[in-house]
Amino acid sequence: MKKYLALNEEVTRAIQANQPVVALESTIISHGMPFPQNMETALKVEEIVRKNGAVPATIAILDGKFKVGLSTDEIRHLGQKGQGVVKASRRDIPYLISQGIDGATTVASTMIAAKMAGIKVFATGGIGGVHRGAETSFDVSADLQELAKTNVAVVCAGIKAILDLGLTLEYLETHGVPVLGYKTKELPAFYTQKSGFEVDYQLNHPTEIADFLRAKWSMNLDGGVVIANPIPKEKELNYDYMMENIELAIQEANKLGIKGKESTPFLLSKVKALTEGKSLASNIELVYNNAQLAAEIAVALSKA
Ligand code: PSU
Ligand code: MN
Repeated sequence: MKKYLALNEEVTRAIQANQPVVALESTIISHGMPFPQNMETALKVEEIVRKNGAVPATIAILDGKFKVGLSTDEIRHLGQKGQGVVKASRRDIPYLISQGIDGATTVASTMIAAKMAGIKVFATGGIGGVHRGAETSFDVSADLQELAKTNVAVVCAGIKAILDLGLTLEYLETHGVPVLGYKTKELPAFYTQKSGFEVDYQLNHPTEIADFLRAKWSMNLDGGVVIANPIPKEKELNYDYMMENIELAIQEANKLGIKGKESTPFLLSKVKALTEGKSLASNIELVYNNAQLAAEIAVALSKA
């Protein structure tokens, strides 16, 4: 595996000593946000993880390997290249690694690398899911398949609001992926605390979540867990306002024939433009909030 996986020194030491580590994805840097906010956010997220007692491990495909724990220069490189970096999900990994092409990892591929490295907790913004209109487009994020089989807990602000939340929950249920709400019974919708959907179970403390993860994986109930952490009340956007703008962005994407892996980055940047940057500001805040909870869960999990 060494040939394909490179952990930095700090992450190696932490994992060997059973110290808490939090995995972080890089598609959110290259494709999820514009430069320089993407780089600044990624660095601040690492700082928040540290402040809360865990070691951050931002993950990407660089120099023909999964790199676990990036340097500031590597994060800047991904931020500056932006959509010029390949968005790498499960199917893209062997091509990029064997050809030595750089890739930014999605939720799915970050889970894969985290599992290889021995990291159990991962923080991101929002997971991919079933797109609206998937009954004809078949656009279902590979994130969901990964959650079905890979033992990593994903802390997020729910399912990205541009998706069909109801269908995504059905998919997760079918595949046995638990959706937990942190201090909430309602599934958050990324930019908002409200969604109109319920989570499976509400848990109110990182230690309870750690117990949940131990129980699941000790019994070999393989697969991930979605830990939905609502955006802080003072940072959330208005639900109806967001739904209107998302609807406009989706209409635009359909008109332009945007599909496949371009769909999510297009919609996120269109929504940002339509909301005059408000969606980006709340996206950044919710990621910070998730980094903190992920670190707290990693700390709880590292205590026997
Ligand atoms: N969450 C964000 N911004 C993002 C993403 C998630 O706040 O850019 C990325 C993640 O990497 C996720 C991907 O895995 O979008 C989903 O893309 P797709 O729908 O093409 O699978
Ligand atoms: Mn897709």
